Amino acid sequence: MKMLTKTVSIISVLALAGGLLAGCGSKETSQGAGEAPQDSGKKYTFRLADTHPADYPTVIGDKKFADLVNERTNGRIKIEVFPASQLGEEKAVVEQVQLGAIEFTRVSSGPLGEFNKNFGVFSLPYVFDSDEHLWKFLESEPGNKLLDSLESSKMRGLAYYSSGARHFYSRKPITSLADMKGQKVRVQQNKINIDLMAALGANATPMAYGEVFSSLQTGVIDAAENNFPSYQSSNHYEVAKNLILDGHQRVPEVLLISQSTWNKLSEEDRKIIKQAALDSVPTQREAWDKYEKEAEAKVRAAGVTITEVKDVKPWQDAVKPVLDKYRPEYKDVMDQIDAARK
Ligand code: GTR
Repeated sequence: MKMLTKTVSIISVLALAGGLLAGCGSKETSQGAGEAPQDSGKKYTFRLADTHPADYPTVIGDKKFADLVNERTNGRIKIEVFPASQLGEEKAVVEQVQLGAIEFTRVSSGPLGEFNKNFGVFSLPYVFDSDEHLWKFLESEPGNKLLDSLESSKMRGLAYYSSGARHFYSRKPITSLADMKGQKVRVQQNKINIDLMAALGANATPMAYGEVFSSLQTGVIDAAENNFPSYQSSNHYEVAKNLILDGHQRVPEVLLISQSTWNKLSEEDRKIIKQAALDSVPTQREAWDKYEKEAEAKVRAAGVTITEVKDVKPWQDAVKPVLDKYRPEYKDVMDQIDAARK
C-alpha cells in the first residue's frame, strides 16, 4: 500500500512540476495600438485547477466562469480549466495559488480552513440545517465578508459553489452512531475534523482526496465521508459499500483567484472576473442538483447499503464538545449563521 500511496504522490508532484514548467504562471502580451477600447488591456492566459473530473458540477461551473470571462473580454483573457487534479491535490494547489504560480482554483472550504482560519467554520458539524440555510448564509453580507477575508491569505474569494451534505461510508457495515467507534476515517485536511472524529469515537486520518480510493481498497483506512457526487464519481462506493446518511457537515466549494494575479489586473478586468464568477453560480447549482440525484441513483443501483438517519439528535449530542471547543473562536460567524436560519 505504501507503494501505491507513494506512486500517487509522485504522480501529483510530477503533474505539478510539469504544469509549472509548461505554464509557469500567466502569459502576458500587450495588444497593439488602435484596438477597440474593451480590447485595449493586456492579454492573459490563466490556469484554473479543480480536483474533480471534467463532467463534475464544480468543473461545469469553472468552465462557465471561464467562458463568461472569455466572452466578456472578447477572448483577451483566457482561463484554461485543468480538472482531475492535473495540477496537483488541493492543498498543494492552494499553496501554488498563494504564490501566484496557479492563478485560479475551485477548492473545498475544508482544506481552505487550514490556510484561512475563518473557513474552518464550515467544518463544524451540524451548523446548517439544510442547503437553503447554507445558501441564505453564503449570500448574506457576512457570507460575502468571509470570501473577502481570504485576502489576508494571499487569495481572493470570487464565489461559492454547492457541495451538499457529507455522510460517512465504510468498508464494514455502518448503520448507527455506535458503529463509528474505532473506525479509521479519512477526513479532509483540516484540524477540526480530528476533533470531530474523536467525538464520534473514531480515528481521523487526514489525507489528500486522490489517495482515498486505494487506501479504502487496501484497508489502510476503514471509512471516509463525502457527498453523493464525490462518493460516486471517485468510485469510493465500489470499495466502501456502506453509507449512512448522517449529514454531519455542509462544506461549500469556493472559486478563488490568487491575490498576486488580482493585483496585476485592471479595475475593469477585476469587475469582469468577479461578475463572471457570480454569474457562473446558477449553472453550477443547477448541474449540482442534477448530478446529486444521478449519483444517488447510481450508488443505489450498485447495491450500496444505505442507512437513513431518522433522528440526528444523538449525532448532534455526540459532537457537541467540538462545537463547545470552537464556539469562542467562531462566535460571531456562528451567530450570523444562526441568524440566517430565521
Ligand atoms: C469533495 C470536494 C473536493 C474535495 C473532496 C475531499 O466534496 O468537492 O474538492 O475537497 O471533497 O473530500 O477531499
